[in-house]
Amino acid sequence: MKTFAQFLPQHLAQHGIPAELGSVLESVVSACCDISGKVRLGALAGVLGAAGTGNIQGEDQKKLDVIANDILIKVLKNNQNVAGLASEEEDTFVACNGNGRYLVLFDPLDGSSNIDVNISVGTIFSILAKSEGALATESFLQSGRAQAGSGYVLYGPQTQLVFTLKHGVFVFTLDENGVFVLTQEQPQVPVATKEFAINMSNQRHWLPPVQQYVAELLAGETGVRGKNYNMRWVASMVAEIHRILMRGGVFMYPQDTRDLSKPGKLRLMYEANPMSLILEQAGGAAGDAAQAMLDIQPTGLHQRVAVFMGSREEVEYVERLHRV
Ligand code: AHM
Ligand code: MG
Repeated sequence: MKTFAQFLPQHLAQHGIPAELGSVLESVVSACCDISGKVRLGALAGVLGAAGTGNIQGEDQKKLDVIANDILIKVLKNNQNVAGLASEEEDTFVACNGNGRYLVLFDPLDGSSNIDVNISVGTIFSILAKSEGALATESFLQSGRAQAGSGYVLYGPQTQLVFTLKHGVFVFTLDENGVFVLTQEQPQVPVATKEFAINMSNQRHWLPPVQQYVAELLAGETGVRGKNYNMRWVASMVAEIHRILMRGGVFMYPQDTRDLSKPGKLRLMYEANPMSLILEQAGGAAGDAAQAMLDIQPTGLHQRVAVFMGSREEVEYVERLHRV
């Protein structure tokens, strides 16, 4: 059994990945170990409930949102290779170290609505190389394709780390001593699936292509798809994407008619791009129904995007429905 500490230097050497990038990943992972400790204790550590504050997107913050954010910022600021960071919970980017070559973007605790009811939550992260010149918001506005790596830590029945440095996807499980141990190499998302994930309560607001797509799935073997589908909705993207990585499926958070100025609920830089890189590296697909997620040129740090990701056959099918 290989630990993360044993695996990482070998992986870097095998693929000629810079040691500085490995060290940034190590920092993220060590922060997530701390966050896992807080999540596990819940009420015993007094970390449940609302923080009484809001983030820039007008969302109420939970205590654990703030704690996880603070832990990541503290650890990353201490790493000389990190030039700056951007968080779903921060108004603007945070400058870190002048000589750093990397930028880290993260959603410190995704799935906040699940924290107080003991359902899986997770940390999502994306690592970018910093271009030359002064650090500015524009430094972060790189397409998902440009990511140097990405991943997530799922705080579920097991705490699991899943990451890619663009040479495949690796899955680690936190053991009883707080050490991440490699438990799966290169999982592949099945091309076809019979499982979908969408918040059905928004159905009446969906645009016609999504209405049609989900109606076809619900029709099962009596409809044009000719097979029965199952549905899951955890309301934690990390849990959802992990399930899809393990056994296939399609995850959707589409734009809807309530506010057409908002392309969707989820954020391109902190949620959609890092998860899309993981899924693409594992043979899956991801897009906003118009183009591949990783090809979108970002225009803002907190930009939202419509999300369709998972098993290739379904993502391509729903994209086709948007084209006709
Ligand atoms: P958050 O970053 O505020 O936690 O929101 C993102 C979460 C995702 O994890 C999940 O897929 C989605 O929001 C759930 O939305 P809904 O509450 O509409 O079911
Ligand atoms: Mg989130």
